[in-house]
Amino acid sequence: MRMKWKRLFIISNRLPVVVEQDGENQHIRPGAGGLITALTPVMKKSRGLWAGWPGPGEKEAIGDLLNDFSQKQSFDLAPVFLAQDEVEKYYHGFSNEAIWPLFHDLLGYCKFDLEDWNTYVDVNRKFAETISQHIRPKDFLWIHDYQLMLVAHHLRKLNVKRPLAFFLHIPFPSLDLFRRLPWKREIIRALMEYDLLGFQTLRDRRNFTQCVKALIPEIWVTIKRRLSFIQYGERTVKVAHFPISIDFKEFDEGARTEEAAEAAWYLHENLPGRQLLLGLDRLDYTKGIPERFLSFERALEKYPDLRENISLVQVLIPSRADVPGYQKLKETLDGLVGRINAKFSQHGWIPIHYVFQSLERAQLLGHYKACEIAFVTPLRDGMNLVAKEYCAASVDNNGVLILSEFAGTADQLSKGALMANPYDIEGMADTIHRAYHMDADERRRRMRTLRAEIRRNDVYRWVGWFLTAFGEHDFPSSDSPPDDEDEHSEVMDLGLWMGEARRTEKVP
Ligand code: GDG
Repeated sequence: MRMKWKRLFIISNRLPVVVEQDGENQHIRPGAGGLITALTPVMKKSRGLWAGWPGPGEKEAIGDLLNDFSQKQSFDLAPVFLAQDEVEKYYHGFSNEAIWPLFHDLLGYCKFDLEDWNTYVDVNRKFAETISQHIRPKDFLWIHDYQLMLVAHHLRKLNVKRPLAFFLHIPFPSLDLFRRLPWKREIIRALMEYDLLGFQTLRDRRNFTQCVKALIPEIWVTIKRRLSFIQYGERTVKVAHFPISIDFKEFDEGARTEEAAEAAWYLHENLPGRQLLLGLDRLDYTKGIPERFLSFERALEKYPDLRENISLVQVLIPSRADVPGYQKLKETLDGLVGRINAKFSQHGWIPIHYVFQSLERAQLLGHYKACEIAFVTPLRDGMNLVAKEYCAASVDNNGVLILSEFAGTADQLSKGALMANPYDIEGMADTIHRAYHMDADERRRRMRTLRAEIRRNDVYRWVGWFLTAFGEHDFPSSDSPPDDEDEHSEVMDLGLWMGEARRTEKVP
């Protein structure tokens, strides 16, 4: 029998909710972010299910809040409760002190610890157990990100035979780096238990394929159009790249509201008579923030015409405060800001405005709208949504984007952005000077190119690509139960529904 809809079952480290403490009471609200926005409509449409860790707190109280939320939102939540020790070793330890730095090419930050690895294995098993309790025959299972690379492996051990999809939000490293990981073979083999593996860029996809070739000699790879098919025994694993995006319309419309205009006006009113250069990042050593400060300092030294005429507004969102490398980074940044401001400040002008807190939505849009230049310079980044959001909010076409060539976004935005190498302090200083002097025509031309690209390839299209690619998968029949015969066409329906008007589009 052919069903029109399947249920979308998403699995990620965190549930898409925020539990807030208000005195004695706890509240629950939807989390923010492009992934949640993009998936919510299809989750509602298919009465989907989302599994993940709800964050710290009392099991019973949180369970009640999640039930209330599910009823209101028209999709269900399956919490995976974790003990403090598990969070410490699986999340802070293995995920954020081994995989995160290694996959961002920063070997020097890596800590490879056997206990952390063992807990990572256990927690991935715990996720698989929760999933297996909720799974229904017609589910489309989509697992997200580097914290959950082993989930497919554990699901297979639990005899789950359904096709499984995985998307990696961060980069995948080169073979030379990946080889350093003591558990490289376990991870590569576990990833090969998925049926569709999605990466952000072609480079990530190629790195992955090279690692598989080197570590599992018995595989072979064929490439058809823009997809790689890895043959591994009886199984075929499809590998593709799908650059994630944002809800362009939401940022574009948000930037045109009264609140955003007011927030932008307020920012410029307080910092009058100069151009504003925006840095906005989670506190993270991958984002290249010290290098950014150093290049700004160099620009002020080298180009006196910039002094008193430009300020760097750096918003830093507190993140992973429990990981030692992050505390050290914060101290380094505090020191740099103090030094640069002491060196150049004049009466009525401070070079760097440094804010260590997250912004309300209207404030965020106000910052995007008010700042004449965005300075997005990660040392390495899976994609970088801030770059895309800045352009979507630049409704007057007058912003300039300075973008690191090591952000995943560079593949799509290099035509309109000024490209920068974050390791080249001198070069970045020159780029700041060039952006400052860019005339209105060039700004408009470049920003139009950027906006057109992001408008066309928004997050809805990303979800559509992924689901469609999954639907087109030629799953080996030995693995599929007989009642799943027509499932490809059903998943296709889900994929095409996401990209309604874009039926003819192909995977990038
Ligand atoms: C990972 C990968 C990949 C930031 N400050 C505020 C705020 N934000 C929002 C931004 C943006 C998001 O946080 C940051 O996204 P990024 O993509 O820049 O970076 P990661 O957090 O590292 O995300 C990355 C991404 O996953 C998606 O696949 O692109 O490479 O590392 O959406 O708007 N939002 C609000 N206030 C803030 O102060 N409201």
